[in-house]
Amino acid sequence: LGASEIRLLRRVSAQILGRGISKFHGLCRNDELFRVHLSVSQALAENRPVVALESTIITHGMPYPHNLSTAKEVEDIVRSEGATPATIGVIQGRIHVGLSAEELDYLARSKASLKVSRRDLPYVISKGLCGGTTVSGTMIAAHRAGIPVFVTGGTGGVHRGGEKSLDVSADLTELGRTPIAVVSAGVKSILDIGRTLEYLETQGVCVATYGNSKNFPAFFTPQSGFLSPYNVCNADEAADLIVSALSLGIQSGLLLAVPIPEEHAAAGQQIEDAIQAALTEASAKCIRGKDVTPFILQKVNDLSRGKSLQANKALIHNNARVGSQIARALSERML
Ligand code: PSU
Ligand code: MN
Repeated sequence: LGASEIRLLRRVSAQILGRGISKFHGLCRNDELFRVHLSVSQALAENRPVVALESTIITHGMPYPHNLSTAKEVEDIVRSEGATPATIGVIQGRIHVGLSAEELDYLARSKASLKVSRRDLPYVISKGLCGGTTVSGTMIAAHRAGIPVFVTGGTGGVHRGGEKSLDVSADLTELGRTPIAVVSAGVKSILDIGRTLEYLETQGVCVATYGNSKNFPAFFTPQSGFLSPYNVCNADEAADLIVSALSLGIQSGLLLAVPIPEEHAAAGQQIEDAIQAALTEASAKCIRGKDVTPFILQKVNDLSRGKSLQANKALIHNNARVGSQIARALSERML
């Protein structure tokens, strides 16, 4: 058989095999574009909780080997909380929903991976490339697979000076058009948090702080000085919010902002100072576009002598716990 016949056969057989899965949630199927890991498709078919996880944090957000160990730790936390992890990334032009240990390792080591948001998906797929999906890229895949809860560290936002440069993360427009609940530690102060919240309102994104206050967290610190419009006190309230959004059928997403635990917020001010220095350097070096976020993350980590990396890991672990509990509460309501 020639290459095109093999592709056709693969597609047809994958569609037949995938039929059992799509019967349950209608959307995902294994074909040449998508590969849903068996652990994920089985959990979805049985209505067990699944948590989607992004991979830009692996390919561009943390240095090797911290990226790999953190990705594994996060998956283990999700499992220990009784949910199934679905780390999403692009491998050789195929969107993987749920990665094997080997695939996770491959992405963590690969230097050629692209940072893949909505706009990058057609290109990586057509060229058969690898990539770490951002919040926006991951939301698209999670939605196709029928996974309503997605855990990340921090989302993108409106960059400082964004009112002039128009550098507004595609994460925000994605939240406006894709019905996924994103659990994050808020938005980094490398961004313009006030404008980010305004933009989320414009996009129709329901934002709620997780916990007893409405303080909107700034990633490394529990308070940004801005308020979320709402707060949810626990996983049950968060699940109720998601159920309401899904039953309304509005296509916009939810942003659940989980403050960093107090014991890890101590280095917050030192990290804030590092952020200021990194922003100045980025602007002096004319860093632009999709390179801005990775550049600043790397600089902040150097300047804070690893403290930001440590805090970053701690808050992602915490988000994974909270997100898994929300996914569990949600799956109870879906039975
Ligand atoms: N913030 C972080 N770590 C990250 C990112 C954001 O603290 O790794 C990644 C996420 O994948 C997010 C993306 O979706 O950066 C946003 O990039 P941009 O600002 O180019 O939209
Ligand atoms: Mn940007």
